[in-house]
Amino acid sequence: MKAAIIMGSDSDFPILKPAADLLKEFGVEIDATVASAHRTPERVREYVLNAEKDDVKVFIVAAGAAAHLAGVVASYTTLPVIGVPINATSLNGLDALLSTVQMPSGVPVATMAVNGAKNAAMMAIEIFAVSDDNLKEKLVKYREKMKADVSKKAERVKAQLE
Ligand code: RP5
Repeated sequence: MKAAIIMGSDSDFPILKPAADLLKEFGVEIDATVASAHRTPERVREYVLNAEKDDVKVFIVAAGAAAHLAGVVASYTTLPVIGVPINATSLNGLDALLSTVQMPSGVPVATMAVNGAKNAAMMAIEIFAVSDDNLKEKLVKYREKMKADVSKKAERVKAQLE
């Protein structure tokens, strides 16, 4: 079981790197590539069709500007597609957000926040965890750690006001 990460350009990579790291931390196998819906549509098609044969179960797809990449990937597969709109232009990601989220009925892209790559990884992990108890246990522990971290933050804030 693999998660495939597709980005429109290598300039998107710094945003995607933490997502790749998080997937690895959870022990999820990944494959990553660069392919553009507009510059290399054939490469996108080929990658998606081969990925399905290569044990990919979820796609994380990131692009900026007129971000049609996630939608195009979704058009070639019935596997879940998680979209990450990237802030890459003077419109601060709003262009990519709308291009990614406004899919026609019947071909969904589960769209994250602008630059929300880490949540894309979390969503992929949650999808895998539906049929993987070990992963589910790791997710529960991750949430518990987040909870403990919030308590520590609250204590730190309180201490600064004393
Ligand atoms: C999009 O255009 C890419 O996903 C990237 O966010 C943006 C800029 O790409 P480059 O010009 O840096 O290759 O297609």
